[in-house]
Amino acid sequence: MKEPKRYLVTSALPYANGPVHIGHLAGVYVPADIYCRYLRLKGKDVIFIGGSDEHGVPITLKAKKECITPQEIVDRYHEIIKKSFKDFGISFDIYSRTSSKIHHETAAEFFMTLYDKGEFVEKTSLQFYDEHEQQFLADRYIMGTCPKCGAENAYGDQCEKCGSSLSPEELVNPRSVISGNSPIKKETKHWYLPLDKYEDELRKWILEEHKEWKPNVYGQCKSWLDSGLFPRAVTRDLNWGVKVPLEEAKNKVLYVWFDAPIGYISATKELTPNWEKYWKDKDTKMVCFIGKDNIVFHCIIFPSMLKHEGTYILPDNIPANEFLNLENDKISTSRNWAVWLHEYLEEFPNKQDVLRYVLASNAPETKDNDFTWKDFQTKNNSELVAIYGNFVNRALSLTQKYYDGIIPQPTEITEYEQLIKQEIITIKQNIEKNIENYKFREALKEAMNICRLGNKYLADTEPWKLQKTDVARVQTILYYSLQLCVIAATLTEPFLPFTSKKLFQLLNIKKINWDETEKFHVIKSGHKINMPELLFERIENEQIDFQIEKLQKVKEQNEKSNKKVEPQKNSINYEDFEIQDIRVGTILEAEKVIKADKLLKLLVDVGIDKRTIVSGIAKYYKPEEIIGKQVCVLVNLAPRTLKGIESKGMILMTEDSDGSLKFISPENICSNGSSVK
Ligand code: B3M
Ligand code: ZN
Repeated sequence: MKEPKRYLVTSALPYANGPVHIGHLAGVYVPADIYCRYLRLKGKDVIFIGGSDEHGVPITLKAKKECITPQEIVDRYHEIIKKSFKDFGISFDIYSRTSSKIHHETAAEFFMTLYDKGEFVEKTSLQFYDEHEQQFLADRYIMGTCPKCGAENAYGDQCEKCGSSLSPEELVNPRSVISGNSPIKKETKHWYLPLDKYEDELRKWILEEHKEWKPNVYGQCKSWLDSGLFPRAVTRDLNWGVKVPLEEAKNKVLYVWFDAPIGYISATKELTPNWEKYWKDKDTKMVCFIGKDNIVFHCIIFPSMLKHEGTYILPDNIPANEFLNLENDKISTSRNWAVWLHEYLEEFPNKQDVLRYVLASNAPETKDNDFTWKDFQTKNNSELVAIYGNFVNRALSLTQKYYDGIIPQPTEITEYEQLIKQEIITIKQNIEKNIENYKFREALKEAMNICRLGNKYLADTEPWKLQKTDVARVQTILYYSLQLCVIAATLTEPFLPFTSKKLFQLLNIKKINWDETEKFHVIKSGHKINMPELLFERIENEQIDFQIEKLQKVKEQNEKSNKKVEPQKNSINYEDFEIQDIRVGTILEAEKVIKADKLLKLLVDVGIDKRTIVSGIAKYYKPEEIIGKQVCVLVNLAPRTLKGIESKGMILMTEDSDGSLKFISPENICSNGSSVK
């Protein structure tokens, strides 16, 4: 592509059903932010688009689980995500959301354009339907026995036990996650994007015109194309999402992966009235930053939508990263196996750049990589502190000490200074080449070479030993060292924006743009710098041990709850439930049962009478702590004799995933004998 007039940079819209974690940052947002900051420093016209992806079944399932609405779920997490990105320095020009009005309008309009052009294939098919709930069931709303490994709670699209991807038809004894009933099959119409029809043009666009794409992206697209593309439904029988703008499509919404990428467009519309310049002008370079699980949507589906809508440009590059693991295990939201960004910001105040540095230098650019807290500490202490911090602190402190913070006049320039200027030009070019090829790890290594060069310069020339014998030489060395500080502050800004800002403040100058560093002589002699401060501080073992212990607790919790949730028993009728007589009662007395370490003998006032009940809760409750507690009692259970004691009824308990028993008590005190309905 010839030199673009402007850049449109998008980053995957995180689902607003949880916070963001280091996997998201390493995979998508740190690389995208480095790229945009660099372009801005180069004086380019760039817009950086982000936002929350607020539709999709996982959000509706979470809402159901919490007995709140999907809107309440996305409102909660949209704010958490947006704030944590801002506090971490991810410099979006806009961070929008797909539940916005402008997005619903934009996505519906986009659908209608394709519809009116006759692009969609309409197909009626049999889908699972829950008669009790009067709704069709998306894959995630169907559970059953996995045909591959027999796991009880496989989802309609995937078995989490053996990892097989499934279709609802394959499940044994499928049941609705909502009502528990067995679903029926019912006819429903959906609209399909005919990817099979677009296969040849996609093959040409990707495999011939974009050989420069990252091998992991190019390879995945090639295997998708080689295995053949099929029509893909872009509508769903759901009520949370962008309504399908067709009379005949009541109670249907756009498939979340159809509407979400259009979120980039609606966010741009929200950002600027000139949005079409970025989305429809061929002199715009569009780059989409995503994780590898989004490749097919961004390289195959979204470009097909854009191309066949007819007025949009296509992405120039989609530099997807691979996955980041945490302490050698896959990061998992559901297992809480993650380092959450908002928690990091609380636990490591003012250390955004440490995490940015570690995630950029460790980025899974070509293969999955691993984040460990030990490595985080090492990178901070032996690289940021020992290389960057150390060089800058020596340059500033020596200037303060010998010249009261006034930058000295350089005198004779030796070969060393010539070499330094040459080196800086090479380093700058290497940073540019690597950033422009989305190789941010390499680019960061090059940027740190500025400080490696500075440390070597001071170590080789030892100005502290020359102060008495060769003042002129000291002046030159410190003058050049301070130029290196300005250049480091500028060329590391895309990676370490907080440090860069602090260093410019210490140097007491305004930030400069990227190419001004080529002048080398940026900061003038006679200029007074501010008092030196440390750019970085060491991270001690205690801080790391705390984080490792925190993860250890998560692991233990997961092991406990790995106990499978008991599958639902067979359906019963209301009459079956009615014959059980459950009442609220108050425990009046409690004592251990001799020679039975699990049993307590209770005297319970159930309103009807006061009766003895033997209960197997001794492992979880001390007798003295439950006197006066209100509990639920199955009073019409036939009496049983336990350890010679006649027990009349049963205290109802919940058994948690770790096997622990807990009372079921009314929310507020109510009269003994109250019926549980
Ligand atoms: N919401 C994020 C994911 O798959 C997905 C990206 C949408 S980008 C348009 O984790
Ligand atoms: Zn399975």
